[in-house]
Amino acid sequence: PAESSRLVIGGMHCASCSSRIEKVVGSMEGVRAVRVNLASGTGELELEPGGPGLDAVIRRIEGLGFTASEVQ
Ligand code: 9UX
Repeated sequence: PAESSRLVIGGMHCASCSSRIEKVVGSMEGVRAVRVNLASGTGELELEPGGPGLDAVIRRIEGLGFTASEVQ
């Protein structure tokens, strides 16, 4: 089954930020779903088994200039 994770994402200031993260992360192979909430500064991820892994997704978001960390 897909693995679900919740993230706290910092540095989003407008809807273009959240949609950019959704577009970039959503285009990563092995990402089944991504939803980013600008207002709450959070994101939900569903990753395929054998996919990029949470760390790779976090690094990708950080590469866009945001902060990201998993919420347990
Ligand atoms: Mo909006 Mo976000 O003008 O990096 S795109 S603040």
